[in-house]
Amino acid sequence: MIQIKKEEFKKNITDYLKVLYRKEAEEATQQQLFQAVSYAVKDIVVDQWMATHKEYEKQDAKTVYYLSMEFLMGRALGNMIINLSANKVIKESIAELGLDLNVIEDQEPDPALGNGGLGRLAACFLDSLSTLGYPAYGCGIRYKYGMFKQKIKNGFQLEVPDDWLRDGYPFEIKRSEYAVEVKFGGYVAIRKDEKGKDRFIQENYQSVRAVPYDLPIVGYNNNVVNTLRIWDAEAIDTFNLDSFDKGDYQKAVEQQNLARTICEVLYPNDNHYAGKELRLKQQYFFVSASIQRAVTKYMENHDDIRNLYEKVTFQLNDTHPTVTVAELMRILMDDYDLEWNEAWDITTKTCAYTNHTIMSEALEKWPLELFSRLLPRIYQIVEEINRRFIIEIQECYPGNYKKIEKMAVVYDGQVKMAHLAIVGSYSVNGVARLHTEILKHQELKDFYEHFPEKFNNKTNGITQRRFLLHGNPLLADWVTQKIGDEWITNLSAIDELSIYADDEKCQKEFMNIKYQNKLRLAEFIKEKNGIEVNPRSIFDVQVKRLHEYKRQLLNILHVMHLYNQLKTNPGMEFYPRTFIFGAKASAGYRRAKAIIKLITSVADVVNNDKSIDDKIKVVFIEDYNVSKAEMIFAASDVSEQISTASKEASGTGNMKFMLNGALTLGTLDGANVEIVEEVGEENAFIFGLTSDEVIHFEQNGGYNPKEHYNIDHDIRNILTQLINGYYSPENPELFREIYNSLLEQNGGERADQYFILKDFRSYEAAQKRVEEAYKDSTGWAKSAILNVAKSGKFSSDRTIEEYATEIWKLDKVKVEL
Ligand code: DL6
Repeated sequence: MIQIKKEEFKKNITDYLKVLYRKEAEEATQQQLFQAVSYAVKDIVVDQWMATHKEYEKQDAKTVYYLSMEFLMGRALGNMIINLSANKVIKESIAELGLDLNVIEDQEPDPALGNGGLGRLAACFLDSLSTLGYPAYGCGIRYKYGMFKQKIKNGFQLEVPDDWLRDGYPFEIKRSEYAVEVKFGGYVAIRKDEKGKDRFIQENYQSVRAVPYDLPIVGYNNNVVNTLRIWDAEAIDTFNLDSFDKGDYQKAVEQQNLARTICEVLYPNDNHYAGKELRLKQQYFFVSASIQRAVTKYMENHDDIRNLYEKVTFQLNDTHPTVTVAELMRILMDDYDLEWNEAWDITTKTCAYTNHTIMSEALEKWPLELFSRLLPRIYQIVEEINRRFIIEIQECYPGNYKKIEKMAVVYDGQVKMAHLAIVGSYSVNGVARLHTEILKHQELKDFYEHFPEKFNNKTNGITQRRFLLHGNPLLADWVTQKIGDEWITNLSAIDELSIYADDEKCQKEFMNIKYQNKLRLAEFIKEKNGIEVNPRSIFDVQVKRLHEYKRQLLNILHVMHLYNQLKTNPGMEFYPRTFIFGAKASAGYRRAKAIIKLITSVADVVNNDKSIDDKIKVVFIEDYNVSKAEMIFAASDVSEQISTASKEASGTGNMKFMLNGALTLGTLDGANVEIVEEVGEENAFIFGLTSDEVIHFEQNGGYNPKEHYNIDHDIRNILTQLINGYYSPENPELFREIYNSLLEQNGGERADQYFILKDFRSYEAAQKRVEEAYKDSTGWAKSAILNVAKSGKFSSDRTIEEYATEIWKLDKVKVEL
């Protein structure tokens, strides 16, 4: 464990204040203090970082490159301090300077280089890779603007740019020495080299300089520091003299523009493919830069490129980095002179692919026109991969043209990225058992039949160090006091808590901690929303991206129904409930934005209706992000995981709630299935159609929601309230689109395609069970403790252990200082 000397550390902080800002601690702003403290912490980390890389080199360790368009890191300072096990000494040092660590931590921008689950998973994986001592690089993009900040104005979402780099990000280090060129456009000429061999040369292209910035990823208490490498684009030469000389001024300016735009902004789409040219540029940009650098690094210490796969593995986080397959082929053939078969053999032993969704609208398919124009050499290689693969299919299934239609990489004028990823990888994994089964037997059935050995499951996980140790210090201390601290690095040890689930004293202690956390959240809500919530009410929480399949609409329709019941029957027995939502909608996702407006409108009516005696409160937390998430999970009683079964590949919020002792109210979807398996169905509230039933309906043209509308008075009542101005008197038509989506077919879209009305009554019944269960405070405390105790499986340490041993074949490295 690293020893931090207080006096030295304090001096470092004051020195940084002087060097960076010419200030003493008393005159510095909180932001300047944050910067100075961060630099002082980085000083400690850098020694470990250098030692780690020396050790990797010494051992010639195999490395995983986790290629991802998104890393939703959240704040780094607090997490680093925790992982350095230096919380106490750093807090004290800071206090001795008259400062408050919490206030300083709050100054950090929340680096949000991701949308939701996929990007946050990548961040958890990096934490686990370092903690377990596996050599790894995260490779991504240094977006100038990350996920937008959400403002709620008059109940509507507004998007505000997230200028996270405005004050400078203290933890990054620019590594200009590793810059590489990335080429776009032009054409491919075949030229003879000096030995008379044909060479494929990209000519008349535009290019940018990809410059890496490295961020340290500190392992827990083990001296290991891996690297998150994010690439920025710069113009190749500020003004390309060569172009000037030839009078090609236009091209020089275009190159500059290209460099300016590539890393400008993260596409704010979750589970949705928008098909934008700039997005493909971003993909190729960071993939080419990462692969070029990885291959060069490998060749610095090895002399035979053909053994690359023994030391390097590229994990493709969804299809977004799938051009990796073709880029590696290009480098092996064009730069290292390998023949196709040899290059293909190496590529398919080096690349592995994770599928994160079956939502058809998320599947990436690039039009050939765009793909070939932007990436002409890569396109040639993809065409050849496709040509050879089709021959292979024809040999296997002679005369079966359906197979080609379903499996080709290039078909109908499109490059199908998932097919390219599967064909070019040695491993294809889903992210929860149910999801992997659906991939194998439904979505990717033909591929599974053809390459059964490639398919495997890796159920997602989360890091307990951020989501319990950092996010919920009261509970973390309690757990440690009961069972010791092994859980911090081995979450399965938390099962030892089970013996306390029936202990009355422990139940009280546990519920008191939950209450303290609810108080903290209630204060936050009071400050930000101006809403007074009762910390003794049930905190029923749905926080995640806004997407129709996640069914925030089902939740709010049910709130509307409860409110109607209370209005008609004020004396009815009702346990007070606070419904908390937090969700960002993609900027262009109209219906999702309408659902946010519906939630805020219902909140306005319900919260201000004195006649219901504060029995229901509805809160929409603005700008839901990783830091807020940590506080919210800690304070939740009920975890709403209510996606239409089969649609949520895994979910990871569900695991974070469980770890913090919230009970799942959910469908049998994604990892909910495994959560319930671990904790027992009696400690969760399960409802709704199963995935088999949903898939069956879908394969048979859906169902008729009008049946429910016609026969169910309550459903008809709430739907009518959507269009009679009950919640939007200023504009009764405001929610017409939502209403229509539930009842009317629209083009290719089925009425109520996410089965909201079909599941409504079953959801209502589950909600009633929640209320009954909560009234029995002993029973609830027992279930909540058991949820914590049974969360061991859902550590990202377990997930990474499985990836490392079963897919990547990595060895652990120990770092001594
Ligand atoms: O695997 C991480 C995460 C899952 O937990 C979610 O269930 C899933 O929806 C999400 N998938 C995506 C798909 N990507 N795109 N675009 O974000 O992955």
